[in-house]
Amino acid sequence: VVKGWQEGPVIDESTLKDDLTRHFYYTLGRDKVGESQHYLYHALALTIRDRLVARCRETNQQIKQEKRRKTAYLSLEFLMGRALGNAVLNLDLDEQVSSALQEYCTTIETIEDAEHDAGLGNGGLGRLAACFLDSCASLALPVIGYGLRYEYGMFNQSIKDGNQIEQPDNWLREGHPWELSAPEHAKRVKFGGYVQSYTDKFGREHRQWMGSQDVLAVPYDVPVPGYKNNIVNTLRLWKSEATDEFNLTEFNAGSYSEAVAQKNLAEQITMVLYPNDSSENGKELRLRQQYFLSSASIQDVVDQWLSQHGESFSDFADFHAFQLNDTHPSIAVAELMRILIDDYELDWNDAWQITTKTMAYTNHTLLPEALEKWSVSLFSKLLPRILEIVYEINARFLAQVAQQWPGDVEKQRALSLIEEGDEPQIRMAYLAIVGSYSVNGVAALHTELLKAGLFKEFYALWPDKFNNKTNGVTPRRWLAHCNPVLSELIGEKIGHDWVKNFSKISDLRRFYDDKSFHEQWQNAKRENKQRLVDLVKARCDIDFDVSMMFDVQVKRIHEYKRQLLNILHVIHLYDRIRRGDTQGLVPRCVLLGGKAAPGYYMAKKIIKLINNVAEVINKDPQAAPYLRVAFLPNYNVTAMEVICPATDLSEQVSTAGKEASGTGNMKFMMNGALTIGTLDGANIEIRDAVGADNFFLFGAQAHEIDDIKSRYNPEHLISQNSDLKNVMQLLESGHFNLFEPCLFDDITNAIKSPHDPWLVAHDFESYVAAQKEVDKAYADRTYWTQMSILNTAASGLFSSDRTISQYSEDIWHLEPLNISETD
Ligand code: 26W
Repeated sequence: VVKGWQEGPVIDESTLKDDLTRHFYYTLGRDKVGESQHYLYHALALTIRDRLVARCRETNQQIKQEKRRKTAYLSLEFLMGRALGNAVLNLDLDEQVSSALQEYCTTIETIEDAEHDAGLGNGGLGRLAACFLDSCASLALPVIGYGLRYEYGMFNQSIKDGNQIEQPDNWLREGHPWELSAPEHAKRVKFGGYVQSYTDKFGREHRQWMGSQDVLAVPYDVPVPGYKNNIVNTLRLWKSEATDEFNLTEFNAGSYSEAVAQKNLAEQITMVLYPNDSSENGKELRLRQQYFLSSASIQDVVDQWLSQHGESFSDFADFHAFQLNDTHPSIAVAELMRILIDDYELDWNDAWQITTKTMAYTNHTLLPEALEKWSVSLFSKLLPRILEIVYEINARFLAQVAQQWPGDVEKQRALSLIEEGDEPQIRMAYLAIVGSYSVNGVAALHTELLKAGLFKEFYALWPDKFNNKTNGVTPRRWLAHCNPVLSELIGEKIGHDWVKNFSKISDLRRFYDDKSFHEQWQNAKRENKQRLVDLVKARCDIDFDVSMMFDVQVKRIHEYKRQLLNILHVIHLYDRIRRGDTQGLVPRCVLLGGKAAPGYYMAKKIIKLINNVAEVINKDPQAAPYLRVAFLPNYNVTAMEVICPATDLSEQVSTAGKEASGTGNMKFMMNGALTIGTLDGANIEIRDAVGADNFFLFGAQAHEIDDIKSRYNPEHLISQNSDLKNVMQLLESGHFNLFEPCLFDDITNAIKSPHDPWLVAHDFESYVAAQKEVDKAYADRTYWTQMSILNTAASGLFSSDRTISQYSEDIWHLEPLNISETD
């Protein structure tokens, strides 16, 4: 330990102003603020990072010294968004920062805008991982996140002529002040080569992975501060680099170009995040990413174990849990086996005991196209030793299946980790289930559907493995930080303890009938709506109006999420306006946003349709008093921080049984939006919590879907429903594509198809009816305000603190660290 540091952090809290100045003048070498606030942002980030680093060291020391049991959260995605505002909130530095920035004649809000989002995730799954890290640190739980440091995160989306354009997200270009690299802890990850047998001096047979081309995994640590508890956990992101031998061997062979090419191959691994959510495409580079993360992270945990506990693994499982965020890192099951057996000479049964006592798997989707399978031939080329281990796991597992269902060969075929066929495939979800002691879904319905459908045989084999952990979101980012006006008001009424203890939010119910509180609540919403008005004006050049209802659907574009149903309703409202049928119509601003996977044809068509419909409606003066429509480009975490506080109506309209949970639904609810939704995912639990009277329900239920599909006749439904007929006529007459004939044929044909899996035409009628109820309710300001208050008050369940407490209680069995609170 460096002399003078034994006592821990020497950061004097009163010197934030001096530190800022020092970083600005000396670390960065600036003397003028200039036009761009970038350097000031950077200096402030470094100032705050100093305070995080000090606490991070103390947190890690405690974990080590007290030999704490800990969890490694393995995820290919962490959608962190911005870090500055979150750190200022969690370290309680608001006042100090504001006063320091006064010297530079600026505010924290202005400086925050200079930060680029860390967009290392696609959507729900990646943002969930980020909320979980915040909750783990805030609950003082020893959890370390492991992920990849992609050079390019989620692409930037712009809209040209109504179409999505993807541009690379070079988020590291201006530097990333929140990370610290630790090259001394780099790991080697093997790819390629072959497997050889050898016999040791005791006559025992071993398998050895030889001739591999190794890639270096260099860790970059990002601090994760807990809320006012002085805990700072770590998110460790791996960057791929070429090993030194690459250069040596290839240079010696005189093949300079080959050496450089090999180096590129190594560095490609963490170059870019795959922008698909919910359909896997079997790319070799993606498998490389998955193994790279799994191997580096497990080596890291094992190396720390060795240095603290020596070479015996007998109680390794008492000190570790690995949580697999979907199947993406599920190869970790085989990798832990490989390390224990090949590197530390454990026998199979001991290694399997350890593995199946430490691995836990979370499933995030039921969509068949999202279930990962990797071809055996790709595995054998890239990861030959891992393939052998998967085969052995499978052989032993199938013996168990044969015992449970004697003579049932079909069962064995159905449950095998290897799917037979022309191109045999490894079923990664099955590997994850067989190798884990816990398998969980992310909302009550989702978990039930897993047990009754996708994984039913596994459920029959191991009922105790299966459990539900309904998702949640962090109330720090998704209320305290993003909605300061409402947070202040809530604090005045019930105190500020809710930020830490979110079940307290239910105390708001007491103000349900308080007229002056209603007014304050409405004023807060209006102020937040103005912020969104400004954003929509700046990004879309469309005029929203705070006096209108804000109706919002933002999420990845996918057919099952049914942005199409939403836009059909918009067209219906437009049709009513044109017919002069405006009786009872509440003026609305409809906002949609979200990215389409670059290869997802229908999702891109839907974006184009939304934009064309918006253009026609927005330039029609007859519509202007009633209806405005915008598609917000480049929806991301930071945009949501402006959107959810401003929303009146939250659209959660997926086909029942398809949305595993949803988490946007929770962010809107916390901020006082009402939900219009189907009985899907966590919507069901949201409705139960707030009461059926305070939720706008519509649509087919999950258990009815099969029956409806078996006799589905959308053309008949269209002919019977004049609203839908009019909407289809507008679409098919080319009203929204005057100069682009046939543009939306694929969309209208999909709606009319008896095989439409999303049942858009079926749910249209009940959706429109529910929207009418929305109008009625909104027209009564007091009634709506009461429902809004009740939604926030009932959102206590949907804090990720609750979710993480349950993970810890039921799966991880962690003890909270000792904390020194600052509040
Ligand atoms: C292999 C391609 C791929 C990539 C990502 C397949 C599947 C995914 C994710 C599982 C998609 C995802 O983000 N799922 C969402 O997870 C959220 C957090 O649990 C849920 O709230 C959403 O309902 C679910 O769609």
